[in-house]
Amino acid sequence: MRVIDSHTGGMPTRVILEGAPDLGSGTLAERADLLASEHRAFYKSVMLEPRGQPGLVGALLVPPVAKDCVAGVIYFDADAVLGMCGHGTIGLAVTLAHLGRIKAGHHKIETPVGVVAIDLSDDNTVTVINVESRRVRKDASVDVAGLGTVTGDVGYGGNWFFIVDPSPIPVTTSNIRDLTDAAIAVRKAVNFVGLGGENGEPIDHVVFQGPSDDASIHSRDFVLCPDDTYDRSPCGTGSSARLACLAANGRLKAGEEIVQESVIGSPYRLSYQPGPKGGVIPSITGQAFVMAESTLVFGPLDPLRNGIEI
Ligand code: PYC
Repeated sequence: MRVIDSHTGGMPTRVILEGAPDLGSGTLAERADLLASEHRAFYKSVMLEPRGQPGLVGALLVPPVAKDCVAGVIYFDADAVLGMCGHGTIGLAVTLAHLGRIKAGHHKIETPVGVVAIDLSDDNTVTVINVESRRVRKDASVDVAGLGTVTGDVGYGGNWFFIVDPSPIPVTTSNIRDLTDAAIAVRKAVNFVGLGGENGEPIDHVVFQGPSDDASIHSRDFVLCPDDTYDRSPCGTGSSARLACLAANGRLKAGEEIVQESVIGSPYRLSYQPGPKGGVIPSITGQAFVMAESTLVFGPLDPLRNGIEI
């Protein structure tokens, strides 16, 4: 299987060029459902150690349905197929440029949740114009084991987020273990009481917001991903949901730019324009770097060819 690995603010993306299962020629959403239901062993084998690493997101390149898109892509982590992935889209754009498949400028990419646009400014800097994002619930409270009552907003940014602002635990690298455990408990509690999307979609990511040490940076986030790893980048879809909440709560005007940093300090520049359905169209600018071009081998005698699942 031929792959290219990049990282976006420290968060890895593995673009799969060849060797993935054939998902047919349905819509991207149908192909994503097929990947989730029929090919769990495949995506685990590519994401989990020893071939993968914690936090890794896969980007499976597929032919797009929309003729004006340069690529179709289905994202997944070690646990779930994702609707969209912001850091993955920045990594994918830089990877396509590395392969010579796109040049600086404006391009479109099809995902299972819709077409997103990218602006490649140079070999490493990309702006993603995401799908329309929205706040779905404001100030929803839930009792969480070990934390007490936790209040947050439910937002959609291509995936489903429960956003807690301010974080119950300081958002610092020394607290990553505690933040992870707390976010897992919050996700379990909100899904137990059904605090998800309008049509019962479960929360797949939890965001804790805190202040940055740098006065020029708007905020710092910690984001828990479906596979219980944390996002090393500020999370593109999480930042999109957050922009929708900031807009709906009257805390950020259209066109105003802020910088948000991740728990490890990697930055995204963020802004939005009003969306046609009452939400926001997020703009996320970040940088990615190609790290490796590899061929993964899954030998039939390798007892760990499906990955280490603990
Ligand atoms: O950047 O949207 C994102 C993302 C989702 C999961 C990991 N990163």
